Amino acid sequence: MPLRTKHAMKPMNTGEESVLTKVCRTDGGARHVTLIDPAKQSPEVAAQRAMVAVECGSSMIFVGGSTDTPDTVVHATCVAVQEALELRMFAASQDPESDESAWDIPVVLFPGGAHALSPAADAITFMMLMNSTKRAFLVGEQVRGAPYLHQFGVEALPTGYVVCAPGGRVGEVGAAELILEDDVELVRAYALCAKMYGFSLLYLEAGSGAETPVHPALIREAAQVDGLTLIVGGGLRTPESVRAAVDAGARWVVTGTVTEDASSLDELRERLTALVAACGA
Ligand code: 1GP
Repeated sequence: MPLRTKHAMKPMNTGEESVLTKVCRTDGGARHVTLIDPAKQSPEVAAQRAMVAVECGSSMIFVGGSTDTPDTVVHATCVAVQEALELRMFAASQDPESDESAWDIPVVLFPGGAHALSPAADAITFMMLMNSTKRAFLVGEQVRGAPYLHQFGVEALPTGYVVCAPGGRVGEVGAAELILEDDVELVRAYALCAKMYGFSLLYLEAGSGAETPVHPALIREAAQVDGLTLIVGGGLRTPESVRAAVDAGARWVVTGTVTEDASSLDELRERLTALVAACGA
């Protein structure tokens, strides 16, 4: 597999921020992640969508989602997105009016398992599905994937992943004991547990395409636990729902379906502009 290229034009040095440092930054407002599921479009279309997302102010690209996508497809998508970012970054570097750093956007694996990895990614949400009842999602896939990630040099972002109602397909496949909207003590316990494990990120997930997003009461409770960067996703389609998640304490909001089902790049631009503005970034 080819090695990643995006940062090849910049000398790597010890002063360069890690992806984890960028992700856990506490200054500024909440930020937006665009999730690209490699199973849902060609790598070329994925790259076009990702470029629109960055133009609209999305600050990170997640690649992943479906549980059965082979790594060749995941890799082709990561490469296409990285190459597109590299081209934009190069173009910006030639234009005194443009800000090159606006294209320094992390491409991060959001894997359904150890089969969905790529050396072309900058980092991976290295997740424990904390409320799964299956060993595979607690530690099994992670043990399978760790040697590959080590070999690839893909940075791990230690992430506690907690699936909340309604949970969708990830709740079913991951055999999760869903957190219900009034389980505030339980979500607090998961957040404390994530912190005690040393995770940097806590991701509250309602499931892709969920009819209702994670309840703000759960986000608010988890946000009380300091030392974790809170990511919220699943079912966020409107600026109002994004605003509610941010007001409750989300530092990152993830949207995927709004990108997949946009009928054109123009429609995608319109949707993402509104959602990113609702983050207050
Ligand atoms: C799924 O949280 C993400 O893992 C995104 O969900 O597709 O509902 O935006 P949506």
